[in-house]
Amino acid sequence: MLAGLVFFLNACSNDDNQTVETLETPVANAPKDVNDHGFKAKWNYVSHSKSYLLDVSTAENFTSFVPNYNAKEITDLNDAVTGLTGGTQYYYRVRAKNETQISDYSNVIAVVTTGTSNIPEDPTFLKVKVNKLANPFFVGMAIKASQLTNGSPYDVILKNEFSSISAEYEMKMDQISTASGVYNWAAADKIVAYGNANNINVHGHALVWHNAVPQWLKDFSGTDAEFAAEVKKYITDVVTHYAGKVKSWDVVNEAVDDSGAMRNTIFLQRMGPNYVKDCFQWAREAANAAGDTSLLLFYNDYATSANTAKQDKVFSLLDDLKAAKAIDGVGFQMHNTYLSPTKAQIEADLNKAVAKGLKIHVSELDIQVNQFNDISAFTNERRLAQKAKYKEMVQIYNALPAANKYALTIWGMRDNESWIPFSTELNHPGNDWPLLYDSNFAVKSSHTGFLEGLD
Ligand code: 9MR
Repeated sequence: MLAGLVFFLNACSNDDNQTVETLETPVANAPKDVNDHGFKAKWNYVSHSKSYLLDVSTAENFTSFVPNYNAKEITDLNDAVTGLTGGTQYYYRVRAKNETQISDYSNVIAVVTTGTSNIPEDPTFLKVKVNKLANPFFVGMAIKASQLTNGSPYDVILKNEFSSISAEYEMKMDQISTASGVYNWAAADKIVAYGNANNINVHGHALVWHNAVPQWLKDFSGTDAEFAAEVKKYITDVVTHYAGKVKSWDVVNEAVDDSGAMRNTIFLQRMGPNYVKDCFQWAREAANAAGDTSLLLFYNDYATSANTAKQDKVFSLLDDLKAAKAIDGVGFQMHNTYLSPTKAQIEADLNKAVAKGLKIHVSELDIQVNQFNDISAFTNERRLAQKAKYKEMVQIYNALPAANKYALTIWGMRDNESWIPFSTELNHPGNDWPLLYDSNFAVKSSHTGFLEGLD
């Protein structure tokens, strides 16, 4: 009986030795001791493994390796990776090894070293690189009339880097229209003249927007038909004033709300659901009457990529406008964050416009890095994440068919002047760094990301 039991136990252990176990895939963990020149990579123990093979790369898909970190063999559950560059994005992964057996790759851990890389940002001018493409597009910047003084840093950067401008607010109805038929053209004229004099495209933003209704029109006591006549008169006068000088207009801005319904604006209330089409037709008639038969008319809206209800409604509006031959293009504002929308969401959104044969304007691009107000200074992680997101947006835009490209416009020059930091409208209580230049007009990594997106 005892002998039998011993035999049984022996048989079991012999059996164990002969079985070829597949090595489990190790789990890589967050690094420790991140500093300017390295970090400690960590991972979990895998049964039966005798060592681990560590890869470290600056490329997320490991197309290249940090020297000596291409399957570096390690018998411990961590390794101090050294000799790295500061302020740089690295990735690591491990495999478990037992003699000739090697497991699958672990998950990939991303880590950014502290400090600065001291590698200067690419100084190439945006429009210079874009204009060398087989199918270039306008590189746009939102500006204010006060920035356009000859020799100002804005002026120098605009002339070097940008081929299009949009007025950040001075070509809106509440700025131009002071009373029925009374116009203040000063700032808008300055902006348009600047573009025309410097061979910079001028995009008109925006004829009709619920957030820029002048007080006199809000208070207008006439009938609905008289209200519509005021809107028609405004559109006609402004389009006529800038005929031949402004290449394109956002005719209606943000007519759809975030639930996917028509936004309940004064225009919808006073003019009914056909108001969008009416505005486009009035703009077209005015341009044609003024001899400008090539004016491009855009519908412009925000946050359609990640909100399918809104996206569907915008595209049904675009269908109506297209059927009426009233529209040329669509503006996707793209007030994005370093996390959202995803590449796939943006591509799907833009490709719907391609399928409809519309020109595409990425019209107000900025990329927030502090939407949760969880950082008090711009970190390397966010800087590099933002760079990657700018690069991604430019890659997506540049990959569009030539016929659908128009302009990719950045919504402001310096971080500290962006509308985003401390915006109550946006419910953004903290600071942010959403643009291509810092407060000293120095190019950021986001600017290098833009350039890399063109490769
Ligand atoms: O960034 C613009 C800000 O400077 C203006 O005060 C504001 C009101 O005119 O408009 C901001 O730009 C908006 C754009 O015209 C339409 N999409 C949303 C933008 C941010 O609010």
